[in-house]
Amino acid sequence: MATTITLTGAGGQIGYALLFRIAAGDMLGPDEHVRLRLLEIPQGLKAAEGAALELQDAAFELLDDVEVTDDAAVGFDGANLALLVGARPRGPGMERGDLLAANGGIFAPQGRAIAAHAASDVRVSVVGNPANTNALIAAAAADGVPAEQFSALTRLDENRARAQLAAALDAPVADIRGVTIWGNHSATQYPDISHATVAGRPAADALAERVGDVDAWLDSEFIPRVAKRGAEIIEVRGSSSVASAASATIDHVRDWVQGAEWTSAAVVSRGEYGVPEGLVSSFPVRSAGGRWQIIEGLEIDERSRTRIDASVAELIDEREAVRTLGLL
Ligand code: NAX
Repeated sequence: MATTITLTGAGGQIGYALLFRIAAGDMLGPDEHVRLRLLEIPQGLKAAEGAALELQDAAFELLDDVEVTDDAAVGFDGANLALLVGARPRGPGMERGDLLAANGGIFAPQGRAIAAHAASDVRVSVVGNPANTNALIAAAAADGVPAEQFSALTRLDENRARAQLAAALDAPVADIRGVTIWGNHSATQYPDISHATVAGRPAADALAERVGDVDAWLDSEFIPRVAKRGAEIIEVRGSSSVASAASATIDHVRDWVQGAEWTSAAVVSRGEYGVPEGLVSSFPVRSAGGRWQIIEGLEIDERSRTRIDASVAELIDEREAVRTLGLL
């Protein structure tokens, strides 16, 4: 049996980087065969078809089949995993309401198509921005598919945070555990190291030896660096993050399917940590048996509380805007 994977935005930049990692077995392991469904809009079909030709040329032994389509019913047919990468970017002069409306026009129909055509065990990972609220819209439209089967990507933020912390401590990234991204995948996100460890030792203690005032370093260096890393990449590279975003998507899905002790993902809140029920917000999560579980019972200090609340407030605003548009 092969896993059927639907990728939207397959003709785009992240899609191009993702496809070859998936087909190489980086996401589901070296023994799992995959069937790819590349879903695009008509303007993106040629690029997706070209990627499909190159996939053939790579002769991946795990890749059983590739289909390119602009029909969501075909694209999501039998999908076990759906990676929703295609989205409408913010254009010049576009207000947030316009952006949410444009993406509602993509993610609500895709949610409906997933409910109608995907496998009952489908797991949906939303990458296209605004990712949290796009996941909320898709989950709301996917009648009959449990909301737990939807999550949005904050793994790129977490990976950036772990890497920055490792650099500051001059430690291998593998030694860093317990970093959390809270809230929205946006500039309000809160990269939290209060429960992080480096080689088993509290990261804050190790940091104090290097930077002195840890809170000042977090506020002036670490948090802004992580939250604005996307803009830094655009400035230096002249284009947005692509391979690192694809790599984080691989990490996110792999951990969801294969299990993880501690990572971050935007999942539907049941009221944990005071995050209003129903919001798709990033939390510390573990994964077992193919399900995310929010890691509960962590102590949240006042500094963290303020930052979590600020990001959650933005998610509440986005949900209100989406409700006004009649998308929920
Ligand atoms: P590109 O513009 O290169 O590709 C997007 C592709 O999606 C295009 O080929 C377009 O034709 C297609 N598309 C648009 N509407 C579609 C629809 N209704 N159905 C199927 N396909 C559709 O963007 P790229 O650089 O690949 O980025 C994709 C998305 O990822 C963007 O929304 C971007 O903001 C978001 N990101 C999210 C990240 C995260 O951590 N959550 C990080 C990276 C990235 O910024």
